[in-house]
Amino acid sequence: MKEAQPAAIHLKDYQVPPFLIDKTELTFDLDESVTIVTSRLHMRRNPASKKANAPLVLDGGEDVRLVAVAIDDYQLPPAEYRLDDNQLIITATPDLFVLTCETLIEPQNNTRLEGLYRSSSMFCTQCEAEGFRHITYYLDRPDVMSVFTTKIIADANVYPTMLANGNQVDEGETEEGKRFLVWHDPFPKPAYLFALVAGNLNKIEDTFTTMSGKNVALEIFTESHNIDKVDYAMDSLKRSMKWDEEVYGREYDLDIFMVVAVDDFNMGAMENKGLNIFNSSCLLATPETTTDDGFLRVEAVVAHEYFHNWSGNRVTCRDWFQLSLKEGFTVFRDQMFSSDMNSPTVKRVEDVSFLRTAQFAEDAGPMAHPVRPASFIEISNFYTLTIYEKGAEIVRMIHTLLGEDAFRKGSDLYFERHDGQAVTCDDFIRAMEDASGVDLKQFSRWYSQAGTPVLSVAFEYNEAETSLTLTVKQMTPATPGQPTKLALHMPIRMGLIGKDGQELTTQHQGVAAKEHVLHLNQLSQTFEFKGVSQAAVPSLLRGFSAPVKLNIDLDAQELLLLLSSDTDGFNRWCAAQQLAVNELSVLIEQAKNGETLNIESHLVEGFASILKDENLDPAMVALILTLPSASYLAELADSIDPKAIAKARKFLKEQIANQLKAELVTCYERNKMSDAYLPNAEQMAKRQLKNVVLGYWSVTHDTAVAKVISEQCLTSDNMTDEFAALSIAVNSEHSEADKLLAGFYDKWSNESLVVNKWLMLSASQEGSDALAKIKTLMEHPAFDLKNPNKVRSLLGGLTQNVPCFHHQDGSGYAFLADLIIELDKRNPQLASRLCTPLSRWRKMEASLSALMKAELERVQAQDLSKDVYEVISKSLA
Ligand code: B3K
Ligand code: ZN
Repeated sequence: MKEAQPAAIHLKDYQVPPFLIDKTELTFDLDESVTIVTSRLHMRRNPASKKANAPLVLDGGEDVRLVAVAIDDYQLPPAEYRLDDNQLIITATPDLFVLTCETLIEPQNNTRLEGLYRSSSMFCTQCEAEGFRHITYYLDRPDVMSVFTTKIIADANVYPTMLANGNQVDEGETEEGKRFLVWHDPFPKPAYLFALVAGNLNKIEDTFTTMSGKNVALEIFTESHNIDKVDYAMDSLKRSMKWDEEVYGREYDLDIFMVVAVDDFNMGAMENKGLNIFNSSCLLATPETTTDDGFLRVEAVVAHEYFHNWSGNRVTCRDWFQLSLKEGFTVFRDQMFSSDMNSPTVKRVEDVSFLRTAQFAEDAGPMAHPVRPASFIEISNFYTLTIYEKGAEIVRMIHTLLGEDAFRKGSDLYFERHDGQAVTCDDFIRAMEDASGVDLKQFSRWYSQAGTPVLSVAFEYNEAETSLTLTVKQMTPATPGQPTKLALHMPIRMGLIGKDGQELTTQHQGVAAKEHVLHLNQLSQTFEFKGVSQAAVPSLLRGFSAPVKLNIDLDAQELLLLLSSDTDGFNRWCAAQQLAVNELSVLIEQAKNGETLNIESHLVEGFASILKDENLDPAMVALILTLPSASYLAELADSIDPKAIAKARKFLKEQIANQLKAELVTCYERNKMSDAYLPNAEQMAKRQLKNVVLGYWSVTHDTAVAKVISEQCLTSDNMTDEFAALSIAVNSEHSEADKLLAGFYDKWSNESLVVNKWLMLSASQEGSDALAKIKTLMEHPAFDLKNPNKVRSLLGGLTQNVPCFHHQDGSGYAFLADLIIELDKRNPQLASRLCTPLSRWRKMEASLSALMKAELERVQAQDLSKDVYEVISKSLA
């Protein structure tokens, strides 16, 4: 451990910056050994700052070497400035001046992948949140917005493509015979939105005419071998631009919009002004190499980054505690876009599954934090599911509470009022309140209170009075630093399904309707419904109208009624999941106690009628047939026994499959397609259903299925079907699994993104020698510790591999801990993310819990980055 432990910074300590930077002029002389960065910062004291004599303190990483610093062309001698830990401090400055800094950096040695670094043969940047300080000294905080001009100088033969934010305004040759290009971005922005790319890249071009008739050039860049894989991204971009005009009235503002794919990237993509940079896994897509999920991801991420141009760039965050201001809102925007482009119910189910599995687990773990955190040690650790996904749920609830029209008025007001500013979550709420007249005071507690609320619901039907009462209690469990919780305001969208399967029209607060939106805002509240003509089952939280856990005591018959008759597709899925969770919980207990597994499954009955109904949307059928994931079951458990969960899931799947074999086979045949691959909702639904039923079929005793799996794997013309069959082969006891896996690698060894899928699947393959195989995989030419996608693929496979990762000798955990320690030295952001599975040690059953804790303690004893230090110390606190 380091001597001095990293300190936390607090939202309550926020102060406006003592200086502002009106203009930023940067020159990059790019070189393979040393890159020279010269900055001219047009600065002035901030009139809003109370610190009239504050020294100028600029941020700069330990990897930035200062050569010279001048104020208004006066070179400062060393006595007139100070270099402290990561800061350049100048005590005496005029009120208005130009600061010039010459600094040296070595992008080729930058393994952190933040700041300016090399990915394959190109230079690229990643500056959010605090990467710019690894490029040069600056006021690296989002409330310092500046107009940037960027000059790039490089060898034209090696780097014919040189890009930065904004519009290109100049180009030429230097005296040394190098080429230079100048880019100017007229929109003031914080340094985290700065971007630069230089390389030998190909591009595809298109145009978009905005609603006011402006022509925008669209360009997507990749290395030449990938240029055939970006048409879908371009198509997604154009659809995003149109959607943002139609739904939010937002028009693009520069003359050009550029997107670049890079291979080595810590996350999905980055919304740099006019120059988005993408992890190639979120941009490249072809039917042969990309699954349906991959296509949907490209569409969603392209949209997300584009939407940031308004929600993030034109209006940005005052400080990093407000991160969800841009991320929560933008995730909500991209979710609604994807919903409009595809199937709304499928989209909602997928988003909610993800939230309930991963964000709820975060809320229940040591890193639980509010959507607007009160403090952090390392901001990179706060790009979390809480900030993104729960943040999006908050915006969605505002949308539900205000209604479509008032919400749009609110967003218009927000963009108009705050254009060009760096603002807070409170400013967003205020715009929504001012435009709608709705009081969101209590609602805004969602931003400051961490944890997942639990709703406990009881209902009673009074036949004589044809009325029904619903009593809802809310309780939010304690989270680190927040022992007590207040009542939250949330919308509960609901209806009542009569025992005959009809949705009832009922009266609530004088309004007769089939669907009501209840406002829950007390710890315990009763809601009355009149005119309830028969006994009914409540269908609550339709479309998951609030991000909460719902406890309502419904028996199997009541859940089957909702599954077959609810008018809300989302809640039909929920009912099937709940039924499965109930049955799996019984089986998990049996497995934990070493009993023989045994259950009379009601799911079989529900699934049988779903499978027979040819009128149902295949996507809905596929979702309903999909059993709750092991991670969701783990999230629900008080003491996680991964082996018991796996055993219970396998048992229930086999029960269902063997009892419904004939229906499954018919369904498989019915959903086969001979049409050319299209990434549209209709085809995706059929492929998804076909592959879900193949998964069931694979665990029956039917000898015919092995051949069907091999054939689908070997003859499909698209990656969705090919990879689904391969995964089924690897996860069932298919006799040719190894052969298929090896063949898959041979076929795709030149396609890096497909090879990542192979790495993941190979690492997930169970067997007594699994860990040894994973270690061998790390020596494979296809693996590269420098590439975050490859590391995540391999470890994703490992953590799914229950017998290997959770081995009782602790070898799986030790392997992960070793890797965290090694990676922390080169890429702290990546290393920190890998700590998540171990950080949940308190929820594991006793023997595994102790093993995980021991590994965390071993990591804690090392000299750690701030990133890993924060996660480990909070996990062990
Ligand atoms: N804003 C970026 C995330 C940056 C993460 C920095 N560690 C991508 C996005 O959310 O759009
Ligand atoms: Zn984002």
